[in-house]
Amino acid sequence: MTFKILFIEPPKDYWFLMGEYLPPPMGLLALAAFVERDLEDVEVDVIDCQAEELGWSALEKRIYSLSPDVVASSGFTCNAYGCARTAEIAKTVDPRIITIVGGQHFSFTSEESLSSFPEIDFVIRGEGERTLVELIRAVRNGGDLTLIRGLSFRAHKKIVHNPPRSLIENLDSLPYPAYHLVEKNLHRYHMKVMAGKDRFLILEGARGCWHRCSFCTQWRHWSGTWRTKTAKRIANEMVHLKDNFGAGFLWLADDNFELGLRGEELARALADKGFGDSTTWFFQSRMDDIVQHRDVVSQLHEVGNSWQLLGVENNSPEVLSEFNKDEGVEDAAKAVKVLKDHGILAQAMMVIGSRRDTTETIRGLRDFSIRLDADLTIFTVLTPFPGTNIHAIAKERGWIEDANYAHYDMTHAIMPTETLSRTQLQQELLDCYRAFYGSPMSIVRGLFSHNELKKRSYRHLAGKRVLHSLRQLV
Ligand code: B12
Ligand code: SF4
Repeated sequence: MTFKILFIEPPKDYWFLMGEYLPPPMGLLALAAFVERDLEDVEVDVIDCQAEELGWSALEKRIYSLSPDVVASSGFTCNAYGCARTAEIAKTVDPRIITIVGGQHFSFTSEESLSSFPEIDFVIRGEGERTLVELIRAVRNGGDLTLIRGLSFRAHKKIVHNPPRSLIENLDSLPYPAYHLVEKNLHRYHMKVMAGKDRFLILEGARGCWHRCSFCTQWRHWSGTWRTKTAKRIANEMVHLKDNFGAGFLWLADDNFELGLRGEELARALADKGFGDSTTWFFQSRMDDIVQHRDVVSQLHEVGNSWQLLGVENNSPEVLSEFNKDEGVEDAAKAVKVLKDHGILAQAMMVIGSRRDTTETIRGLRDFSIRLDADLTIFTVLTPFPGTNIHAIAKERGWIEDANYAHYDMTHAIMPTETLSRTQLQQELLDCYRAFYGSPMSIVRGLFSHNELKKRSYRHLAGKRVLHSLRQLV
């Protein structure tokens, strides 16, 4: 009999700072493609509750009607309860359904998650593809679970954590994400706030990072290494998403782009394919990289790169060193200028809420942001995601005052600082947005900007809804 694997993107809250958007469930599509390719006699399906507008009871009915053998889902820390609830619903439909979760949050909380959520059968830690395939083979054929690296599970009322799995060496060997499994939803994926009606799809070009920022889960999740697909493969994948799935706006979702290592080659590969006329794309970058490789920035712009997100984080050298950021702010102004000179939307990411933050230091960051004059600035609150160094320190020292993971979205204040309560910090966050987006001058410059992306996103960020949501958090 065919074995049915159902990947579920559970209902989630939207990140209100990003406005209206609907992203495809890229991580699950990567896994689904691998399973389809490497397992025989399996039927693979994906339910995207956001795109299909399914609530919990509708999801239950869908699981019932599809009658899967396995339900697999994924979520960040702020969506962890949604994944657990998905598993719970699957077990309600049929207790024989095998429930599997994975991703950054569950990888770092496997012990805690398996003890708190009896409805979750298996946690797959770290890179998911090969562990998932081995697990499914083992449950079908009665294989020995203790031999599957990267797996955590319950056995004889104990929680067992098998040793970690080594990483896939050649990322080019991965199949293209299984966008064909969400074909009926494709017309719904969008990032209205930036790209209007253009179809918004996501792809990954690399995994991991070799920096070691103390607030970030990424580097540890990928064992401190950085692996990339070749420029040729990334370019082919971008063209594939454009030609076969109608991508108009693409996120190359790597955390660390490494302009110097592959930017030029990627620009050349995309130029050879005439990419960039009808599809634009964006990525996250480091300031030092931009400053050192401004010529590459220009080449990438010519093949459609329209927006870069810069991890500036803070203006204080002490805070940056506490974040182990491994980069100063001296490059910030230069990097913003390089991007703006090319007509690329420069978005600065800032973090408030480090232990030493006071009203004065946050005011200093606000003033710095205004002087820096990036096209957009997103302020977030330092969040102790499980798996980060900050989380380990905060837990040990008792700083974490809010243990509700649903709030770990970088806008809720989870910890106080030495001098500011959580409520005061929340107010400071609101004041950051007011200061950056609220002055008549900045509104006029935003709404009448020559940069179409800036104009659109400014309407959202300077609008009442964002401030209202931030005020509600206070
Ligand atoms: C795209 C993206 C988004 C999209 C979501 C798209 C989607 N539907 O998936 C949007 C824009 C909505 C988003 C929002 C947010 N995001 Co985000 N996002 C990313 C990003 C850049 C790429 C994710 C991705 O597709 N990666 C590629 C896939 C292949 O990797 P993967 O998901 O890790 O999956 C692999 C393994 O982890 C594992 N795995 C994962 N899931 C599962 C499930 C099973 C069953 C199995 C077996 C294995 C498995 O196998 C996969 C293949 O090996 C990541 C950073 C990154 N580069 O990963 C951040 C990241 C996931 N986001 C993060 C955060 C914090 C957020 C926000 C809270 C705030 C913010 N600043 O963006 C909001 C939350 C909004 C919400 N309420 O959901 C953090 C998560 C930290 C954490 N521990 O929670 C990350 C890691 C960024 C970072 N550097 O810190 N994000
Ligand atoms: S924040 Fe960015 S640069 Fe720092 S470790 Fe994470 S992915 Fe790397």
